[in-house]
Amino acid sequence: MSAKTAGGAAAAHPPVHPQDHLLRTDRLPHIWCTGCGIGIVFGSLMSAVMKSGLPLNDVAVVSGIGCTGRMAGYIKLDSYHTTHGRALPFATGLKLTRPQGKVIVASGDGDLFAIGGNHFIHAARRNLDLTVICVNNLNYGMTGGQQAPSTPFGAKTTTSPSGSPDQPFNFCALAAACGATYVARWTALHIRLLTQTIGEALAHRGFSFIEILAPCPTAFGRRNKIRNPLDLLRFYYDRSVVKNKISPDQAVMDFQGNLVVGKFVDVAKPTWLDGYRQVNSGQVGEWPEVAAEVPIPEKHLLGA
Ligand SMILES: Cc1ncc(C[n+]2csc(CCOP(=O)(O)OP(=O)(O)O)c2C)c(N)n1
Ligand code: SF4
Ligand SMILES: [Mg+2]
Repeated sequence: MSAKTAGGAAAAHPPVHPQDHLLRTDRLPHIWCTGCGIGIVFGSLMSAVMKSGLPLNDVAVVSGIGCTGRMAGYIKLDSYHTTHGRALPFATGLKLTRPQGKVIVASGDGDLFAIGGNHFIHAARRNLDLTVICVNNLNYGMTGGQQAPSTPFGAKTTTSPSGSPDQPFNFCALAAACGATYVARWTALHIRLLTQTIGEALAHRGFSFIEILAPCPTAFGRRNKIRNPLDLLRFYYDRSVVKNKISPDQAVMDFQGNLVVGKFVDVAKPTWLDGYRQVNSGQVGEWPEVAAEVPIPEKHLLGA
């Protein structure tokens, strides 16, 4: 069907969006609700990939299961929509098989930090050369809004109808403590900074982690008295305070007060592949020689 111009005449070609070549348009319409923040993050990711100048054949996107995980299904790159919580082990295998490629993991707070939490801490500890983009919508959106490790204290979810009694993780502090070498947090309204940050993370050698606070009006907002999607977006944005370079454990998210955002960590350290190459080239030196019989100090003996 031919598109019409504003004046009503048929145009020769339908208008093409500049990001269309990165979209699997045959999968549209997408599943995301009106006002959901995931689409904004998705657009930002596509912009950053386009601006990065990376050869598109060398870029892969891996996700787990969840509303956020659908990004891998919509992006027209090598993309893998894996099982729940297993995006990082899958991405690890992909990276080690094709070290020259850029591997991006895009997934939700539940996928990366609940069922996938153990994989996250070890991927960060190894400083694997991966870029991890986490859409934090404070709950399990896809399955109807259960409490997640990100759910703020007192927030209502289907599994905490009176309010969550748990203290949530600070994902940025966790990532940095485990060994991530690039760590940042923005809200879905900090679009330019987010796109710039994703670009930096793609250029970074090592484990880069970006958390994006994004609204889930359907499952989270309406249970917490912010039904209007724009109000929820505005709530996050208005409360955010940019504090670049502070220690991530000081980057607190206080939903009654301020939400600290910014770029917190950007350091250079050997990646897992650097270490692998080092041990396999015999450059690590020998272990110190140990005497055949080392007496155990008395204080370490049971019953001492
Ligand atoms: C092994 C397994 N357990 C549970 C589920 C059900 N499940 C699907 S998505 C999801 C949570 C998704 O939450 P999150 O990662 O925060 O993504 P969101 O939908 O909020 O973007 C769960 C529990 C599943 N698909 N597989
Ligand atoms: S349920 Fe929430 S996270 Fe999922 S698409 Fe709807 S608004 Fe977005
Ligand atoms: Mg979620």
